[in-house]
Amino acid sequence: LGQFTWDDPFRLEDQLTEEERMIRDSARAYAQEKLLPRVTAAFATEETDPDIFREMGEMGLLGTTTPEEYGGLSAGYVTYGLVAREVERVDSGYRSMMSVQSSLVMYPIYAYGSEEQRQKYLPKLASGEWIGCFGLTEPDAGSDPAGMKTRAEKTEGGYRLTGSKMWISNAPIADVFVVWAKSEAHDGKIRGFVLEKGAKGLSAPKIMNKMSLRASITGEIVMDGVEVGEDALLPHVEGLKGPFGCLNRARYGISWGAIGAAEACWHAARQYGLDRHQFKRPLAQTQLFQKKLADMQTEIALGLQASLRVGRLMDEANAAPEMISIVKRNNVGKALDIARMARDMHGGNGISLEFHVIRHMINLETVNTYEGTHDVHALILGRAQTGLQAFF
Ligand code: TGC
Ligand code: FAD
Repeated sequence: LGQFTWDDPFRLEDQLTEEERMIRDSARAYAQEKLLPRVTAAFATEETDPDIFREMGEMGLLGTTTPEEYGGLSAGYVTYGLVAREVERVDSGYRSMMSVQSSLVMYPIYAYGSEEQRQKYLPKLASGEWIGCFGLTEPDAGSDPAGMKTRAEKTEGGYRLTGSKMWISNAPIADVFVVWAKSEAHDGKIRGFVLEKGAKGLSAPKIMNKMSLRASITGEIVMDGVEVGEDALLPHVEGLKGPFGCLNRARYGISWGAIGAAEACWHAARQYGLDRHQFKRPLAQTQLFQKKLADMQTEIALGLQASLRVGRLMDEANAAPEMISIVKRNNVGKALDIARMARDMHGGNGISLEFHVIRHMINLETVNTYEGTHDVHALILGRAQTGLQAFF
């Protein structure tokens, strides 16, 4: 008979390569030693430390899948997922900073950019010297990005962009802005543009008073006739498949990350139940407490196996977007349930930032909404199995 390890029921560990374990371990050490000590203050004061990008860059955590010649690690998608899990074990906002930079900024520049764009931007984004953001969502176009109003008009030497983007991670501190706009010169099709901080007419005001993801800065992007050259256009993609190609990767990373947050809540609830006594015995010695721990363990173990499977298929370039919808939707939904349960199991202490669980719980509300809401992914999956479009 095989051995049972309570915190790794299906022995995920045995299914990883030596290299995957090594990178995972260094991401875990960085996250626990450098990020965990500062997260409570960052969340409480709603402040993002831009140095975190530099630190992550030094650790090789940005551009995990980007080829080494552009400053990345040339590692696979399972490695990327394992890193997301370790960073989000500390805070979803920190994982957000990392996944936007890697999947939503570096990936499109690599996959859709010219050689000049790759060389100009990727090494500095990989090192964290430059910070990137990704502008798809608008005030009136969230779940339905095809409804975007941002326009690129043709000028003599390039384009003039006008419009606004909403809820953009990293935007107020970004140096590089990947934005999506309907381009008049391309029959109104959606095209990607790379804008740089300081361009005339470009601003990125911070969105204040977020009650979730407070350690990760979020802003608008306002483009008031921003003029750029022809070299700002991402030449190799058009249509919504451009931004969705990036979202596939970020959503997949989120499926691992959310489980990291769930594991942090589960482990905290278990330890709390072992330490805290009521009615003359540990809380962990009650049937209800143990049932909750069993539910957490089960959902986490299943979620990790599913993400690992999708990651292996991504590494073979053989994963379908619907698979990613399943793991993004289910892992985040389960993580949110687990965080709420862990908050409850901590009693009154559960509402204090000192015990971390309420921060994870509040953060996961955002994670459940961004990159396709829980219900939008249900509609993607409903369409895939019925052939019927239920969005409109
Ligand atoms: P639809 O007709 O389904 O597709 C339009 C075109 O796009 C292609 N496509 C995909 N390509 C690659 N991967 C995918 N996952 C794709 N999904 C669709 C499709 O083949 C088609 O191509 P073509 O060549 O035929 O034109 O489009 P629709 O308008 O009906 O879309 C519906 C829906 C709901 C599926 C979609 O719009 C959607 O997923 N909405 C959610 C929006 C979203 O996820 N926004 C995320 C914003 S970024 C963000 O939240 C970052 S937070 C990050 C952080 O801080 O960590
Ligand atoms: P809506 O689309 O208005 O949805 C509202 C509700 O209606 C949801 O419950 C949704 O499920 C439901 N709904 C929508 N359509 C349907 C339908 N057809 N049928 C049934 N129900 C439906 N975007 C970026 O581009 N870049 C970023 O970096 C970024 N970072 C973010 C960071 C944070 C902190 C947050 C909160 C958001 C971020 N987003 C970003 C935006 C995010 O992707 C959107 O919030 C998300 O896609 C949902 O869009 P919406 O907020 O407009 O909600």
